[in-house]
Amino acid sequence: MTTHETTAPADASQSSGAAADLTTFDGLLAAVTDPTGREIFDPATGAVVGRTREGSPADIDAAVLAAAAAQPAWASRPVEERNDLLNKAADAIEASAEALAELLSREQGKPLNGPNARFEVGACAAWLRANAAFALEPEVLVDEDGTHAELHYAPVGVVGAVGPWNWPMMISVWQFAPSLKMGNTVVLKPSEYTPLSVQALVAVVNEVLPADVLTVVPGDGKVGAALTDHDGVDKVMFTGSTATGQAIMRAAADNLARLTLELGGNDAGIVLEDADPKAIAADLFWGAFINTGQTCAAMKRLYVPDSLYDQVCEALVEVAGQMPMGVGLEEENVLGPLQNRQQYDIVAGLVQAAKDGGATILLGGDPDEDQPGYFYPTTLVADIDNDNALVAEEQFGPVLPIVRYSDLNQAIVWANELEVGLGSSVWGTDLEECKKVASRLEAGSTWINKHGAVDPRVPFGGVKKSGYGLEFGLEGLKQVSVPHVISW
Ligand code: TXE
Repeated sequence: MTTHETTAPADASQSSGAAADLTTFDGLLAAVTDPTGREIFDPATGAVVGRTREGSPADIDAAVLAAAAAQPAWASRPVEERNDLLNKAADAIEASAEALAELLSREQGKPLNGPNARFEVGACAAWLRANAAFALEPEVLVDEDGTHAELHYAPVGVVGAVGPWNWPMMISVWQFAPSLKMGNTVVLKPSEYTPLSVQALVAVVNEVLPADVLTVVPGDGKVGAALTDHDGVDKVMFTGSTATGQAIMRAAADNLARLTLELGGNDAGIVLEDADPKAIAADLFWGAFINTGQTCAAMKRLYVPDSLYDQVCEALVEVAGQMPMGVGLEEENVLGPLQNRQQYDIVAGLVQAAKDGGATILLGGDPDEDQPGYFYPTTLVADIDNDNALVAEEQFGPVLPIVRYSDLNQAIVWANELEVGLGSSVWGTDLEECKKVASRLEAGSTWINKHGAVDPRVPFGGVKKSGYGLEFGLEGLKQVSVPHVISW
């Protein structure tokens, strides 16, 4: 692995005075760097990326009050004006796309290429445009015998959004684009691991938005709790771990804040007997290894019938062996490091549990501890029991356990028996048979012959301990609104 040069923190003169050029990497970094703030390190190299401002509960208080003051004027604009500003925000993101992708790559670790940093920045613009294009009309509920009732959707008020470190920019847009469209104002609290990326995105979007409509307060979990507990927050959108989601739900009881909780998952994929292993191998691979496995709705365990087991394993090893992993700014790489030490240790520990259980390591499983950065090699694990920790727990890294089954009903029981239910997938050539199996899976989404393929028009959310509330599409707009029934 090669290393790249350290990016020195921008000096104070760059972060004050004339507005920075946010279309350049240096300008963008200067705009979000606090010269006295906390250092952020590149997870691929250990180099300093920049320094982040650290917010406090008092900053949350000020941001929520300002957002509440700005909300009525924002909501009273015609929706066409808000749509127009969402499209202009997408234009601004596109103008700064390379700078945003470079900062995201350095801070999060994900490569520029593959379904990674450039892809994520592109998705931010796409989600804004899609939300601008949706039309959520009032629904006529009753219109007969002199009775009329309509269901309208009004803004909730102030949305407090707390985000994770895996897709920091894209998930922030998933939270704020529908919220802004519906006339809410938004305060974001990004993950403490990726604060610069989200502050940079907000700086770019705020080139076109009015003041206080969208603000970001970086900080740790305590700052997050100050936001989600705040009396002035009417709706909380959270993406992160199940344990934190549960804490947020308890805190929300006091002011009955509405909740959308997108929590962890442990998505199963089931290959059916009529699947073509070579034809599906690349999609299986990316379904599991997108963003180096650090994706909520990535495939985290794969069930394969006896009759295809060896062929699927071989096809996956062949595809996986061709995917370069390394420093994100090197154009050839499509897989990167784990984002942080905590996640690296979880992944390494779970692979060790698989080895201890007698599983076969088909590929990887042998990290180079002397290498800089949190790189864990692409790892495929076969001959593993369904109750092994690597299967039963969310590994959230570049590892896929492949479990053999001889009875489809057993595979479906295994897929459904965990406490979480975010995504799942079925792989085969007979579409009707795939749909039958899909209907038996307990998950918010089941994809056929693909996995994790989110679309701004298609609702997405979890069941069981993966949370509740839908994002995307018209259903997503309804969840950042309050229903208002008007009858006459
Ligand atoms: O999550 P946390 P972490 C999973 C993944 C990972 C695990 C832990 O398995 O190993 O979660 O990741 C803020 N009130 N996912 O530690 O702690 C925190 O500051 C309000 C799945 O990053 O839940 C951060 O901004 N906010 C997931 C955010 O919550 C609080 C993506 C998430 O942190 C808070 C990432 C509190 N009491 C990890 N405590 C997915 N669904 O995609 C913390 N925070």
